[in-house]
Amino acid sequence: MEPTQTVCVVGLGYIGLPTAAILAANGNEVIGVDVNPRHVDEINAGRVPFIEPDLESVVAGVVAQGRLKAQAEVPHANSYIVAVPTPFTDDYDVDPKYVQAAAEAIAPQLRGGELIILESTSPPGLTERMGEYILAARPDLTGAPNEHNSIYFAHCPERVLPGRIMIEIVDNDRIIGGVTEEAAERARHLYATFCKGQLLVTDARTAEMAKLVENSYRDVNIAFANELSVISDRLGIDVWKLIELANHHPRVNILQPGPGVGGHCIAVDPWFIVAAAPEEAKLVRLAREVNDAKPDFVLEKVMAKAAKFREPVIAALGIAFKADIDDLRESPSKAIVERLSAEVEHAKLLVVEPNVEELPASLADRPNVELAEVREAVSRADIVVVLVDHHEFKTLDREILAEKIVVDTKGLWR
Ligand code: SAJ
Repeated sequence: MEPTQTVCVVGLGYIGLPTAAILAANGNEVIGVDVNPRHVDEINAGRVPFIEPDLESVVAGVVAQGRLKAQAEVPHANSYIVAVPTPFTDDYDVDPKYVQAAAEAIAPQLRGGELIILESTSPPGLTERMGEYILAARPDLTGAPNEHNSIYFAHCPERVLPGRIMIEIVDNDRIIGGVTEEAAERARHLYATFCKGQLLVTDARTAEMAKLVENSYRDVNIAFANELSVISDRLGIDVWKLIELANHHPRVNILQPGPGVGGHCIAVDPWFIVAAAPEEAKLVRLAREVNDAKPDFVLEKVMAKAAKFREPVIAALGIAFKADIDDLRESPSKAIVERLSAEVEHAKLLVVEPNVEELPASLADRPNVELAEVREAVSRADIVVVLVDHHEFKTLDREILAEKIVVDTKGLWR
């Protein structure tokens, strides 16, 4: 099969690498660019520098076939996909520095006629801004369609669920938002090379907002579950049973409470809506506040139990932001463990995280914290705190819990 397009993917992280791999597996010639030389080397050796089911076999295959290669410099390509972080500033607006850096690295390579897609989560207007960065660096090019020196800008937000990326990247419907109709059409053509879901064409701003709204919808619903868990605690009701019963109603589907909301998406994206419409986004803001307050509630619970011991040993099960992944970004579980280690200095903290080989820097140098295996940690502990529902914890032999004080934020051992 002849390559249909040369595609350059800028940013080979949790989204960029699967996107590069799946494009390459579907007939495109792909060059991935990353600032981290270790990632570049790993990928060129056919390996994946993070955990994601089924990704490594695809990467190994396309690298071996010569369809994907990684490098530090941005090359010329027919299409570019920008998948870099979009963090927020102290006042919750987007910090566009990585998008700007990507745009400035792409600009010198352009010849006219290229398509540039922003996949990173963006507040309304960031795709247009990316276009402005590029055209400011290259005033010889124009964003107007169908001229020989046109550049086409689009926003195609990713919607894949970490842990299921290789399935969802192909099967999910995809929103294609063009800054112009021509840009949308070109982007649709590119995504059609691998996406089996519907390709839903709209303008760039609506596409940007759709992504934020999807994650905010989830945040609001998780906030409801978290609030119910706090109310139930006050009333002496088992929240898991409560939700299970309520969900028997044909039009009720309450989500699950937990230690808070983590990851780089649901815990972040709603703030972009708040920043864009601060007066109007009341519920969106409140949901964020409710979910962000949940770790404090868990911390207080554990501290109250720990106060009964002179030198408590606490097993903290999980610091990833959700089950069966190694991603610690915005993890409420990690934040709880960090605060416990600082605030209960007389406690010994045995941290169990089967998906990492060493503790993150924020915990590694704490004298009262050590990384432990699950059975060992639980048998040594006075207090067991379940923070993530990793499969290793679900199947734990209940007998070793018999004498333990358990704080179970995920309803794992009911
Ligand atoms: N969580 C709960 N209770 C629940 C469900 C989730 O507390 O009932 C927590 C999780 O433990 C985790 C957080 O919410 O801390 C987010 O987990 P998640 O699995 O719901 O979502 P993410 O952040 O891994 O991925 C989300 C997805 N968005 C939606 O489901 C609307 C994914 O499709 C997006 O592509 C991704 O954000 C993204 O990149 O934006």
